[in-house]
Amino acid sequence: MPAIVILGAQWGDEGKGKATDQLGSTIDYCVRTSGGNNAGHTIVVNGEKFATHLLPSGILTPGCTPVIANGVVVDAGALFREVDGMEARGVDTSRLVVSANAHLITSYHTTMDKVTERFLGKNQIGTTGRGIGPTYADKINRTGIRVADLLDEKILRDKVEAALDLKNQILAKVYNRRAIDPDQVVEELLSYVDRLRPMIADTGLLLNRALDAGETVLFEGAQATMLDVDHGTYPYVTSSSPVSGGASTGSGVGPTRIDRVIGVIKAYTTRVGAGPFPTELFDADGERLWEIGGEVGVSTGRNRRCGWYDAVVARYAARVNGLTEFCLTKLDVLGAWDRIPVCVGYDVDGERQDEMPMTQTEFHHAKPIYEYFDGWQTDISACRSFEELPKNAQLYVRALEEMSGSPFWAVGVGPGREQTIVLR
Ligand code: 2SA
Ligand code: GDP
Ligand code: MG
Repeated sequence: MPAIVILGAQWGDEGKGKATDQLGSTIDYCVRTSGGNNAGHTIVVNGEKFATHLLPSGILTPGCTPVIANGVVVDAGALFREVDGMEARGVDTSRLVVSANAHLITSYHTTMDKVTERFLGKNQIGTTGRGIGPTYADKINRTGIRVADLLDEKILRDKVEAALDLKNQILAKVYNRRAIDPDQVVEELLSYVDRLRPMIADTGLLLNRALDAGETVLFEGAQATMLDVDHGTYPYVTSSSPVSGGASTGSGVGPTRIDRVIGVIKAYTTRVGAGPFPTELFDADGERLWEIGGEVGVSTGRNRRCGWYDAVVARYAARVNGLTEFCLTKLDVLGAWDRIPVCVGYDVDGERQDEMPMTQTEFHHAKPIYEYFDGWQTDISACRSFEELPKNAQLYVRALEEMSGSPFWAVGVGPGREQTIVLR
């Protein structure tokens, strides 16, 4: 299978990093195609925990080339801090490649992100504050700074000045803040050039040639389907395209070259930041999911909101992404319940809906309709085959598979590399 997409099927933190790592040595290139250092992916190798933010998870796989492709937004300072952190732990980062067309997050983008959130008050999105939205906004506005611009100081200076012209007026007139000095921004960006230069490449060409040569390319998703700027719970979304189509636009590899699209999905649901979440729990069950699941953000340390599995979201993710399969994660977390609710449809203002409602207004009104499954009330983290799982856990997995719109490829029973049951 030469080209595979792994993406989030819910609101993020489904365990994409672990699923990526799972494919491990079979992967030649591991590619990030959207988002930036707002992502946080956890991989546990021989009991040692690693977190990746901007770096593709494949950085941990010897022989795999990690690629930051054109669709990603790059905070160069954060990138080098992450690279240094990995090197200090003995991880070889020398193969890292960065697209010349990726956009740069600058200090004014992170400033704008934080200032805008504060300004929104109770309408806050709950962003990670990493400058993601403002950087994508500049990209679409055609006032962004690309990695390639670092290679020509005059062009860089012109572009930073042009971008800051309007922003400084907004900062002064709307937010009553001091202007940002373009010289300071240029100076900071130039300080990264020498280190970044050897990593810069035409990553679209590189990846297409790799596929021509029969090598395996994995597109590692960040964030998730329900956070997609088009298909998610707009405006409570990130500013990129974490769906499968984003892997193509974000890399320059056409959709016809992609063979597998794997949606990673938790056996329950979590969400960080604001926005609608029909199965969210505000009771002791929610607290228990949070505690047993260890549901804390990998990048910002924020607590994740927790709720039951939502099959409407799963079916929607299967459809929007054209999933070939799901990877179900964190089944082990549900071992404490005697009865497990699963949302099979919504009650929207008195009407049953089995598919994602057309409008966000309806989605905000959606009340989950639950079916209940018997729990297994035992620790399954040592199970290594489907047959070893307790009968009720098997029934739960098969029921979810039936209602979710795509076959299940694997089931996670713990955070470790070896704690995955491959079903097919
Ligand atoms: P942003 O910063 O503009 O992308 O925020 C917009 C929304 O997207 C959500 N978002 C995320 N949701 C879950 N996980 C994310 N990454 C980190 C992790 C989160 C963390 O993997 O743990 O550490 O807090 C992530 N990144 C963005 C965000 O909460 C907003 O709702
Ligand atoms: P990502 O952003 O999708 O890569 O996910 P995160 O790393 O942010 O969050 C997933 C968390 O669940 C991490 O702490 C993983 O180590 C952990 N994890 C992944 N799969 C499993 C699993 O099957 N069981 C348990 N208990 N933890 C898991
Ligand atoms: Mg995460």
